[in-house]
Amino acid sequence: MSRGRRSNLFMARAGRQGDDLARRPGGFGLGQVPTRLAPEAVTSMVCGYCSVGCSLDIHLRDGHAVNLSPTTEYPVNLGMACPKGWEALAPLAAPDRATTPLRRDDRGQLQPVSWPDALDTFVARFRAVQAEHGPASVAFLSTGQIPTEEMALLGAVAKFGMGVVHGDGNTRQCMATSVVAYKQAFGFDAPPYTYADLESSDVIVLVGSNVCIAHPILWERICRNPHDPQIVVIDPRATETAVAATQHLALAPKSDLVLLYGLARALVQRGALDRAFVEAHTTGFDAFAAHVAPFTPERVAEATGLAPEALESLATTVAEGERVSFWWTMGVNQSHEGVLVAQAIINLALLTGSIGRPGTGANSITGQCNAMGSRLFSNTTNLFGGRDFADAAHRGEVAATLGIDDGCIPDQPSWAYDQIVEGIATGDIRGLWVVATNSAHSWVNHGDLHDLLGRLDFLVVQDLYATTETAQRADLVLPAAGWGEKEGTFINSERRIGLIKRVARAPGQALADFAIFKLVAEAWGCGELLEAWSSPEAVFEMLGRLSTGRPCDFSGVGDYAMVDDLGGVQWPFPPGSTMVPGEERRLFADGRFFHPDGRARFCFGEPRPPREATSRRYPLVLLTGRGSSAQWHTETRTAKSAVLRTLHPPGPYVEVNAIDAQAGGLVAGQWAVVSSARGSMQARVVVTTAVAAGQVFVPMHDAQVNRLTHPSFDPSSRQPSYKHCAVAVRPLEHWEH
Ligand SMILES: Nc1nc2c(c(=O)[nH]1)N[C@H]1C(S)=C(S)[C@@H](COP(=O)(O)OP(=O)(O)OC[C@H]3O[C@@H](n4cnc5c(=O)[nH]c(N)nc54)[C@H](O)[C@@H]3O)O[C@H]1N2
Ligand SMILES: Nc1nc2c(c(=O)[nH]1)N[C@H]1C(S)=C(S)[C@@H](COP(=O)(O)OP(=O)(O)OC[C@H]3O[C@@H](n4cnc5c(=O)[nH]c(N)nc54)[C@H](O)[C@@H]3O)O[C@H]1N2
Ligand code: SF4
Ligand SMILES: [Mo]
Repeated sequence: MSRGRRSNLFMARAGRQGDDLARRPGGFGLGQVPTRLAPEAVTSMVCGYCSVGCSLDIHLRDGHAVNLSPTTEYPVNLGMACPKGWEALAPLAAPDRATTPLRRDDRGQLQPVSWPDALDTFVARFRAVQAEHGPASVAFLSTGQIPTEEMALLGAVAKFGMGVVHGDGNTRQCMATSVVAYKQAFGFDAPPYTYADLESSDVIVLVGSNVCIAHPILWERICRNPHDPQIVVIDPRATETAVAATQHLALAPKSDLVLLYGLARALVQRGALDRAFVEAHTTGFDAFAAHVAPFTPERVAEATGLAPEALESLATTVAEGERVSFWWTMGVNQSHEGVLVAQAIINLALLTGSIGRPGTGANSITGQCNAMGSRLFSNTTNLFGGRDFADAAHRGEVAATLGIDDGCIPDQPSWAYDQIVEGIATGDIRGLWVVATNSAHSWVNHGDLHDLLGRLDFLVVQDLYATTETAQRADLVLPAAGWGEKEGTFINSERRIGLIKRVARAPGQALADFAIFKLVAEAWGCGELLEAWSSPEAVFEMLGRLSTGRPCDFSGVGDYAMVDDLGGVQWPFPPGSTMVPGEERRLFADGRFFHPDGRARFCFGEPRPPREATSRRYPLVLLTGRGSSAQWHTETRTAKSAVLRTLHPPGPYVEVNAIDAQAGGLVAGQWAVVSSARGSMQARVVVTTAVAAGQVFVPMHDAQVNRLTHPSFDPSSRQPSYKHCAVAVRPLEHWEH
């Protein structure tokens, strides 16, 4: 149908309010009152915070959630949950929930409007932008925190219906590096492991990963390991995880590549290789061995600041391990050369044959509850199912499965997040739709972004709260239902598809994102194109069909009931697959990778210095990251729980080593100013040995921290390097004078 025509369906409903729209018979399966669940019952669903994907038993009264406890039978968390999981219901009842659409009036105030008015404004303003500046001048930024079905629908509405070309997710800030590293090395974005590997390894190497804080239940799984494992933590800071490890390599920030190449060289020299595996299943080993030859222990010691014995001991541990697993998170991904570092880790697993067997693997731990769903099905930089927009055959497959004209599908991938931001600066992007991410807090060097948001012709923010830093900048706020108020699936770090269910009523006129996307489609006039996308479960089944024949094939999973019955399903799960509940599944047991020749590739390159060096003016390196297990990102949700607020120090604070504190006249508990070439923030001084001299740490949870960070990016993944910039820390009184 023509993109310009308004569907009759929408016209017929235009007078109704959100509640009615969602509740109508044959609607989107999103009625406000849970209908599938018995009124007094317990039902289980996965947590909506991190990618561990724990299952929580939700206790219902009169069909509504009143309490929760961790599910004992679920293979992920085995009856455990972290504080965020225990408090997962609290943010839903927050007083600042957005309960109606809000539109900015002539005096610049956000005022409540009806859904039909909001949708009219959405369509009229974005169409006007596109009419003047072309279809690609409207972009979207989405997330790894809404169900796969919703992400896929957004990607379809925007790209197939509205003619949008550019959309990216907050997963760019998080997982883009792992995606590129895996694709190049394995031929597909495929984390190979299952969590049981944490319990069967005898050596666990964690690189740039603070699991105690960021993935607490994975740490619990490590603690259950009966093999008395060696736990190696590679992190510049003495994190909660590092102090509990058996070896901590406190390397200089961003010296990982040299260290890991030095380790590879040491293993090659000792002959600690699995030659049979390398020869049968990989390509490029000889070139890699030649590449790492110059990374001598002396060079490693100089670059990392570690004693030569530390490398020696690490090499011995890895060489002697029978089941060695390598794990990484943001200390690797958020780097100017993150893809090479991730691949250096993958290379270690390949050369020691540590992959495809229990207790092994080159294992990227994801971050958000549905980062994996976003990586495969958000339709942003990849076409559905990890396909390529530029590949005509791929476009044809998707068009045939969806029953749409392949002319609707853009023939180029989206710009990445930083390119969309740059596009605002150049005037190429004039309209922006932000869904479930708080860019004005979380984006790197966001002082610039704040200016740029003001330059947009039209900004729509779709969130649970109208109070986020980004929603406060919006021209139109669309009130969204959250986790617990809608249904869908998430995919966790070990590729396990888990269900979320509707156990609470969304406040006021807030609607599930799925319903909002459907209403937008109808209002835009592309509703018919997406008619088959009738409910989250219908979309789940369609995505299963879209995954057919891909490495992530889950077309053998019939429906939501099957996901529930099996306790989550790990892909791949093609038709005919069977699984007994609790079965663990890992990739590459047969040594076959996803490149056409079936082999994994050694990928490598030259280390480079971080983009911003310290100077006399800014003599310290700023590291940022997670502050506590009770805080989630920009804290729009976790700050709403009175319990969680008691579990971390009140912010903002900056951790400083005693040497730097003394040199700089910084006193514990006093206020200081942390400044970089881009901006400054005030923070209380915490003097600690957890950070080394020359480095400071500020948690990412305070909105000011990204005024400081440096906008440098990995060249192939375009992921921001949040964990390295040059700063000064001065007592507040000195600063003021
Ligand atoms: N409580 C809580 N849990 C979370 C989240 C949250 O906000 N709060 N967020 C979730 C998300 S989306 C993500 S992505 C994950 C993140 O999980 P993690 O990556 O584990 O968390 P971070 O604290 O960002 O960074 C990990 C470590 O990288 C180290 N690091 C910094 N620079 C370097 C370096 O050059 N080399 C090495 N080797 N290490 C370095 C930091 O010191 C830090 O300890 O957590 C998830 N879980
Ligand atoms: N300095 C620094 N900055 C960082 C990082 C770092 O380590 N250091 N880490 C980066 C990483 S790894 C990440 S993942 C990002 C995270 O950055 P963001 O994604 O910006 O952080 P969140 O606070 O999770 O924002 C999610 C938003 O979605 C809303 N929301 C939650 N559920 C729903 C829903 O179902 N529907 C809708 N419509 N909205 C919903 C929440 O209220 C919130 O406003 O931050 C990045 N920024
Ligand atoms: S570890 Fe992650 S998934 Fe598990 S309860 Fe905590 S936040 Fe939720
Ligand atoms: Mo993340």
